[in-house]
Amino acid sequence: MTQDTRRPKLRATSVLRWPTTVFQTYFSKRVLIPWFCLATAMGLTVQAHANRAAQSTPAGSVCSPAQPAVIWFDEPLPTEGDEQRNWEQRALPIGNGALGAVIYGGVTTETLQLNEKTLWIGGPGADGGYNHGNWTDGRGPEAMAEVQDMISDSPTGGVAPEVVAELLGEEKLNYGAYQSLGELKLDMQGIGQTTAYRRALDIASSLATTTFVADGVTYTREYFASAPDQVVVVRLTSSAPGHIAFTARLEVPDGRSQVSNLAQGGRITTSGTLTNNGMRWESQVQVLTQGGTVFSQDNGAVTVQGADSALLVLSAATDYAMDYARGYRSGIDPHEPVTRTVSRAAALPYRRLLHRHQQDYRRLFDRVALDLGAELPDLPTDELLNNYRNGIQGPEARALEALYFQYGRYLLISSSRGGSLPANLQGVWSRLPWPAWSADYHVNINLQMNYWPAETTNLTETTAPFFDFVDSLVAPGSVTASTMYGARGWVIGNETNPFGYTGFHNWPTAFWQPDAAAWLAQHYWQHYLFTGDRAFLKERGYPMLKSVAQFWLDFLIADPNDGSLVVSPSYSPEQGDFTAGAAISQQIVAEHLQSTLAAATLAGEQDTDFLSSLQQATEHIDPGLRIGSWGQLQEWKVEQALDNPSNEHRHISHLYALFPGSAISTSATPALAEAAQVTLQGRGDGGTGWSKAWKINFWARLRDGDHAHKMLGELLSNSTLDNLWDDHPPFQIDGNFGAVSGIAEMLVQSHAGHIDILPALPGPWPAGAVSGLVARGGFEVDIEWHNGRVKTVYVTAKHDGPVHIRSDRWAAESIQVRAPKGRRVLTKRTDDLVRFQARAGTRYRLAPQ
Ligand code: FUC
Repeated sequence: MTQDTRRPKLRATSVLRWPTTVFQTYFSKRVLIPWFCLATAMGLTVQAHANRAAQSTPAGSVCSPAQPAVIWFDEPLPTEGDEQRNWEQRALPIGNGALGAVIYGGVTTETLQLNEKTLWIGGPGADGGYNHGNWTDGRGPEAMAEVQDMISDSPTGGVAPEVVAELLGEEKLNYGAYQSLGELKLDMQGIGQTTAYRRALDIASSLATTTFVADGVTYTREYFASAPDQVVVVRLTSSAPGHIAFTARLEVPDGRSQVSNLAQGGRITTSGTLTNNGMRWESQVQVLTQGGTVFSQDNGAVTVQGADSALLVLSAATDYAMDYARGYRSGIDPHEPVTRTVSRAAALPYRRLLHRHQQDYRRLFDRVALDLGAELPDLPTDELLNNYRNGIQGPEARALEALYFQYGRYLLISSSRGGSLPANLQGVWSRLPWPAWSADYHVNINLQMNYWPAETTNLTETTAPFFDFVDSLVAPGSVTASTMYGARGWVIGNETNPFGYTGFHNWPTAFWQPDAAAWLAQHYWQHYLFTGDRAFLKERGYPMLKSVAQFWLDFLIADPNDGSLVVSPSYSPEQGDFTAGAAISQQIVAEHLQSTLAAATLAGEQDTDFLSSLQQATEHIDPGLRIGSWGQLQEWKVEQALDNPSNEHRHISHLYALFPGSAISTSATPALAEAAQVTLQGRGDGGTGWSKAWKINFWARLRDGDHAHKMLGELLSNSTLDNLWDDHPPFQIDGNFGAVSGIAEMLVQSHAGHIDILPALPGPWPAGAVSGLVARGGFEVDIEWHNGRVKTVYVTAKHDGPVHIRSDRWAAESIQVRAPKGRRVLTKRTDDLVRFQARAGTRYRLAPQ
């Protein structure tokens, strides 16, 4: 890492002053407001985002983002045997958020399996009707009250899930499922026996390639999905002229109506509706060549002969709209927008398209670099992973771990960009008519986990579709709240689809999660804490927090046993009975009320009635933090028989307060942290992919780097597919994202009121470097370490404000802080904290003297 402390190109645009009254309100409310809120509120908003990685890690440094980062196979995606398993094991995915494609790399028949993120069956227009999961049989809030009474009258304090599902649940009606758009097939001509085959995805440059040699000619195919141009691009070249010959066609799956497939002027236009719900969809592929001839055929195919190279530019869209009021349809025929998009992109030369794509991608990806001290060997990824599974440690294992981290960031950038839906259970990549769990938006952990790494790993822009989506749930969720719960605000169940499914179905152990809305709303608060974006907080964050808080102000009840406010019915995902006050519900809602109170002050809330109810509820809510009979963190308020040490279920929801929440920390609540550890030990190191990923984060928060690393090893060895996709099974992307978050938490934490450097560094990572991680308060952090000790830390402040920073891996008294040009910065030390005042846009260097 560099010694350079040049000022990054950050531009301050407005100064927000903190009125004294706000200070007073903050501290008089007994609300836990971390110090970084103060920094943020007093600081500057910063418009331009410096490319931090590029600035902090010049060429030749140990932490260069230009490290090779390639996932590759020495064969095409197999088409024999279990097609679905082959697909999920061997896919090389590209995507731009809205569009996704999986590259097969077939030599004689190339296939790109395609997705458009909004293409869903179900919802309004579906045969048989749609009810958003709301009751339509006359039941109302009294049904909810009946269950609350049953729970309070129950001698055990619990009511079986089956009984509750019978009273509150109902059959799913046209919930729907995510659909594949189809397959672009290129039937190649004139390619004989091949050698030197390689199908690769370079995640540093976001470019997939297939290369091979046939009859002395080298064939190269390149593929990428561009966000700025909203297209998937394929280019075919060969080392000798005139060798590119193929027929391109688009195959669409069953379940389509009014399908039209036309080829004209080298453009294949395929359109129709989904039979199930009438959703209109269209895709267009423009085929362009250098040299040779192009024939548009009557059957909708395009044939190329004798070309030197060919370029295919594809886009697709539907008439879906993320809008309850408009019945989730835009009313716009996708033909016009798709035509425009493809024509615009096809008018650009290949190099320009590639440049625009890579510039856009690298602006995000290059912000973070991770070096665990090893170069990636040039081994096919399945071999690399197999070696890891077989316990081969050392440099190649470190390189794989670093690759896996960056791959998760690649997947997030590729599956979550503004203007479409958020990343679903499979990101944007899915090929079955009925993917597992519909490839939907589960909100009892999964959707939230998808976005855990977004702020910490400097990809805040990827949250745009998440916030758009959650905003869009307010309208249907308010109907559910009023008609089923008799409450203001909005609410959601256990999972949702793109059509505002905010009510219930009747699967006893997975239909109830009203606290999920509060969990989703926490992301708005956290976005503010990480970015300091006051406008966001005021315009979107606070209204969201308030709406959910209103729900809880109406729906929380007083526990007859101790008078505290509890959620009832309350359910710990897939465990035990419905009770009052399960730990997960209490922890989420308590944290939510606190955040809302803090945000209310920042947003200048004037409604004094609301403020005082919020204040009261914050003071009286049961926080859901109890130590149980075997030293564990109790899962239920009523300690049920199921809260036992041998339960190894994947859900560990009662540790929400440890991660992603922050009510439990080793520094502020050591006894609870110990109880959380007992719980974790009880649940064991097994589970599905996402469960293992969550455990990385838990152990990191417990500052046990070796155990966090062990969980990363479990995830990679036993729950990771050959292409490094997370395996639930089946493929489910949340584990990829959860692990990225976990690795970031091992290196930097900022939830406990200070920046913690290398809080959970594992033994196998004695030396390394990371740059561009983000800490709450708007700080970017670069670290270089050797022999398990901090060598240098750089902190770049986006706002004026205090920096409180610590590490177990330095001697605090020896740390010297320098601003640019080597200027010494005045520091204060309290215990092991180093404190100094940072100025927006300045990069500080911290190192032992
Ligand atoms: C929850 C989990 C499952 C899976 C599904 C999508 O119900 O229990 O493991 O992640 O969501």
